[in-house]
Amino acid sequence: MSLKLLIPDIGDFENVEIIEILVKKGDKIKKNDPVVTLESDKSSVEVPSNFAGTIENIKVKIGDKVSKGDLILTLDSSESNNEEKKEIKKTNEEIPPVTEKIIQEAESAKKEKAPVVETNIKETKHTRLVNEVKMSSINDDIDPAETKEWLESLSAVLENDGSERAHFLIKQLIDQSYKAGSKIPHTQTTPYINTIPPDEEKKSPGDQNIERKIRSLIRWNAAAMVVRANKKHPELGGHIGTFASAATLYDVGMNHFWRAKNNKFGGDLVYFQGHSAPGMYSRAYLEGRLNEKQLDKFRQEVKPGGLSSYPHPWLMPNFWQFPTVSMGLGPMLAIYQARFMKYLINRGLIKDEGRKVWAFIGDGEMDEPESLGAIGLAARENLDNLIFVVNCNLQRLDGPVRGNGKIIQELEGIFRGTGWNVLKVIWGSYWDSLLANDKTGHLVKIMNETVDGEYQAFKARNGLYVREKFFGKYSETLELVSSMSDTDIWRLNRGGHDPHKVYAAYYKAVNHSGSPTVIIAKTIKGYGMGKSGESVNTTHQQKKLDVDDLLYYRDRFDVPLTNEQVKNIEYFKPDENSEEIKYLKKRRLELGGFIPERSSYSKPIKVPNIDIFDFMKTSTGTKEMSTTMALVRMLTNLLRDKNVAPKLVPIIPDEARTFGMEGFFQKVGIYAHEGQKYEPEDSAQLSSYREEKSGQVLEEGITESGSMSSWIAAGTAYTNHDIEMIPIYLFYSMFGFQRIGDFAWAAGDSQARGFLIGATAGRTTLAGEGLQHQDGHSHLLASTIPNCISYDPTFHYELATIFREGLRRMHEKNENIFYYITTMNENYSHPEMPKDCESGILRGMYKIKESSDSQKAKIQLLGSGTILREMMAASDILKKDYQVDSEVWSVTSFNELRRDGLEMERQNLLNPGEKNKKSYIEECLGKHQGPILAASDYIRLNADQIRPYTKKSFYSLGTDGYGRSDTRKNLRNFFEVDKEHVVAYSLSILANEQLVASKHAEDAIEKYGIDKKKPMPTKM
Ligand SMILES: Cc1ncc(C[n+]2csc(CCOP(=O)(O)OP(=O)(O)O)c2C)c(N)n1
Ligand SMILES: [Mg+2]
Repeated sequence: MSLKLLIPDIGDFENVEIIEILVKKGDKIKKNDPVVTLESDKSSVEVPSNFAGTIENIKVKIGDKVSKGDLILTLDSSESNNEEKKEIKKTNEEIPPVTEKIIQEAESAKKEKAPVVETNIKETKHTRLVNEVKMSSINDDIDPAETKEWLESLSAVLENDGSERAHFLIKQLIDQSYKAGSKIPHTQTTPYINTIPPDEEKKSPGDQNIERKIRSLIRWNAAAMVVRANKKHPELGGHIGTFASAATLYDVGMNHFWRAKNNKFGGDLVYFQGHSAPGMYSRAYLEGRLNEKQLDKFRQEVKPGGLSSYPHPWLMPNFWQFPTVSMGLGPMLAIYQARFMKYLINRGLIKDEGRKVWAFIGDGEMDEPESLGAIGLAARENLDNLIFVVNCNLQRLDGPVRGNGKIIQELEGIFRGTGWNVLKVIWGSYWDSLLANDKTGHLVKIMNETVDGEYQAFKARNGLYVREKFFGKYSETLELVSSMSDTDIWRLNRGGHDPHKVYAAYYKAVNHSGSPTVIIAKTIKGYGMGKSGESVNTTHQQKKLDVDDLLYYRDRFDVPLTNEQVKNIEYFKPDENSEEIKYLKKRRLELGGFIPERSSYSKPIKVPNIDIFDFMKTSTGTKEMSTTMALVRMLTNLLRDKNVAPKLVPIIPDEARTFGMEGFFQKVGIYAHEGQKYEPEDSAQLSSYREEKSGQVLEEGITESGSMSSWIAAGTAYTNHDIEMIPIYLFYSMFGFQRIGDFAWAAGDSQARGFLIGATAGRTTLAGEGLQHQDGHSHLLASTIPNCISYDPTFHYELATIFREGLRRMHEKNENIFYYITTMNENYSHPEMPKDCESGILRGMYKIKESSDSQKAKIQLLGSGTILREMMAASDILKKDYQVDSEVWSVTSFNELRRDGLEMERQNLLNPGEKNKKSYIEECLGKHQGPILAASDYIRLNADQIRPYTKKSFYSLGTDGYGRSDTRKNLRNFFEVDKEHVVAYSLSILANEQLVASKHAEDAIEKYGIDKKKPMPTKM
């Protein structure tokens, strides 16, 4: 049977051009195979076939303009008919799961007739309220008579004593049931006690005695390395207090939970709190991974072998996996890491091995907006592979985190409200019997009433103080501890220092499903540091311990060192055959290896055959397009390459339509872990909003930092998941580095590979959007990141050359760099690729327009981005109207030119006796006469970067000042980067250099109406 394939609904567009025909007569195609590509002035999109069959006749050709309903081709479906029928039958039989659920719910609702409970309560304001409560719980009521009694009692209280009393009673009931182990009903916070009641605690299988010994040694060596480094060089700094508070939290994980990556398992991913780095080195020392010489090089990294202050994969690429020390990055990166792990699983790219992502966060750090900023996503996406551990030592750098409140309760409320599984680990085991004996509830009452400032002060004092100030608040609690000595009271430990409580919480967390877990653990900052640091406000920066402090620390943790050894601040490592070392290694062996450890076994991606980019080397003729559109076309083509396609991770923060990428929705789908539970409003359209479990596009919503975190997760998948991915994150260029600079820095540190695309770039190119949108400096921000390579291409072939090289360098050759490319939204035609310009494009500049050498005066014009086109037009005017010759250079990257210039200059200075080597800029411009005028759509500093290396008269134009909304023409005039200003300034420069008479410049200034009195745009 012959079938007709028509142009489907393409939204608001009509007369759209066919730019590619992807099939030919006789081809056998499957349903959904793309047959033609359409391109509007904004985007390009492939049209898939509705049927399977053999192509009979193609009724369109490239360049045709088509609209909805036009015939594309006919195809014979007879062969595939049977299969299709089978498929149709199958789909008819299969009721979609969502529908099935709706039917089931409807049926069960019919069957279950709600039992009616008679009441004789008078209808009052309170009884209505009670009735509402009753109705909502009626369906699962197992004892309606009992319910009735309770409700009547409540009603009576409301009538007689008022709502406050009723609230009090309800609260008592909730607290009572909570203490008995019931987690319902849902309230924002629960009492200030552990979430897991003692009888529900899973017992640790570990040998607590040995584990304590190991932990003590790790504590000691961590402190020793900081103190030793500072004894040598007091400027080096370091932290003892953070790890001292968190040692147990880490040790329980290391001994029992964190599974390393090996050839059988992908490994859990642990984001360590930055300031606890000494603890990780210290453990690695006991494990035999680091030696004393290395410990002695803590924070001395300039010579090889030093240890980083904090987790920095760039500096310790075989050790650290995640940079975290800039507060707030770790939590957010961990969330998107967990999400990306699910993405890879749902796309079938990695196996689901039940791996977990753990993130350790300081309680002070939780104040960073980033720390809490993405917790909603974690809950929404049911990231049960994610565990946060918030180390609530109640202090940050200057003082208490919440002196007047309770950080644990505050965080509990926030996380519970978002849907996380919250496990509070507040009190250690020594409190268990006290809490069990708290028959009057006064102990929990004090716990609830005491604020963090007090809790902190208690631990800076002694047992007597705690007796008086804490237990002494009520006679009932004083009585509770009457038989305990002050030492006993002092020993009452906090949950985060109790390995039993920590183990129980971790066990619950790893076995929890359906939502992420946060463990909020109460600890003591500077635990064990005694008077010099324990729980005192100045602990954070304590990096020196005097002999008395050290002796105290040794005794506190029973470290087997003599006084002399302590005075020398010696490290302590037991013999390899000691029970401690054997135990520690055995535990890690059973958990698959060491953590942290960074490695990669990913396979490089073969760069596509060159012809995939060939279409971008020919002229577009009269057809105009933006570089953003050219990029999207290129990506669409890349999605046809079998090696590259599955690895592409397009990431967009709600701007796909702005960039003309809506075609991706249908082509590769939007990732949604639940699939699509609704029929999208635009389902009949070609670019309908298609969400899918295996979708490829990460449509992040309006979160640049979230998108960047996804990009980093994808860009480091080669090490964290042993699979090379190609993330491409497109954003408004102004909302890139400016917004998420710290994440971009962390991306460099993490050695993320991939593309950042600053779309709608350029201060005068993104015309109407105004001050906040128009970017005039992202390239300068990009240039501050050493391994970020950035380009500002003008033409489609430049873009293709740069992109292809990026793919090759990063994903085939595995260089640890990333690319920042700006693309623009100005439509213009693109010329054919000139011969032999590829290397110049990549190095940063090439000559795009020769001079005729027929004129006397000559100038070198260097342009970048869309301003290159102003330069090219100015060059024509200069020649025609003023007989001035020029060479025009397309500068694809001032940043790369500067880097080359810097390096060459340094080489020459270091080799004073040798013949100077030329920078690439000199190589290009050295032989050409005339001063240089360089311009871009960015501030002058962008072009000025190359000034020292040109060794010639150099002038620059740029868009310094606040952007504002207007037309491109007016903006370029305002910022003085239009062709008229280029002409006038060129003539002025030549006059300055005494190469033309100044009257020409004066003429031009007058002719173009340039107002000499206008202030600098920076002042307007
Ligand atoms: C973005 C950022 N701002 C400031 C700092 C400086 N800083 C380092 S540690 C710290 C206090 C951390 O307190 P907390 O998160 O409670 O950690 P802990 O108490 O466990 O050391 C601050 C402000 C930083 N590292 N990063
Ligand atoms: Mg803290």
